[in-house]
Amino acid sequence: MKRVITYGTYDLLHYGHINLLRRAKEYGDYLIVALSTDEFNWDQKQKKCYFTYEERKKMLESIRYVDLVIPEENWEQKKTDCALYHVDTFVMGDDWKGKFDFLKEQGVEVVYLPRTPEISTTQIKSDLAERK
Ligand code: C2G
Repeated sequence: MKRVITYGTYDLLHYGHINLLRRAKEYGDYLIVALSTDEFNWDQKQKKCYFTYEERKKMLESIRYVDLVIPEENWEQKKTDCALYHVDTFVMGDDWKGKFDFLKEQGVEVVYLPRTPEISTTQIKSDLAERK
């Protein structure tokens, strides 16, 4: 069984997220999503999520490509996650290109996929704000 992992906030779930998850799953048989906790988002990414971690987790678990959702609590856990879950392939959108190549040193294939253009959670929020 080939195991794939990816990380993210996945707030206001949209088709760009789904495109990423669909393509990530194509690299294996089992896809783990390490979902940024509310604390990690706020402390480390200055992101205030619209949906809580539990709500975002439920939504991700309902996606056919996703097999397991675990919490992302810090930047450092990727190495131990990949070892703990026997991960073969690490996948991220290419806005992160090069940032996680260190995982190759522990035998993990690292893949950066093109982002889906024209859609982002930030864009959704600003579009909705303009409509008021
Ligand atoms: N994404 C995409 N296309 C978009 C928007 C997002 O392919 N239009 C991808 C991102 O590249 C990422 C995933 O969807 O791989 C989740 O995006 P975010 O929730 O914005 O994740 P991010 O805040 O980048 O967190 O440790 C890594 C971080 O947790 C990544």
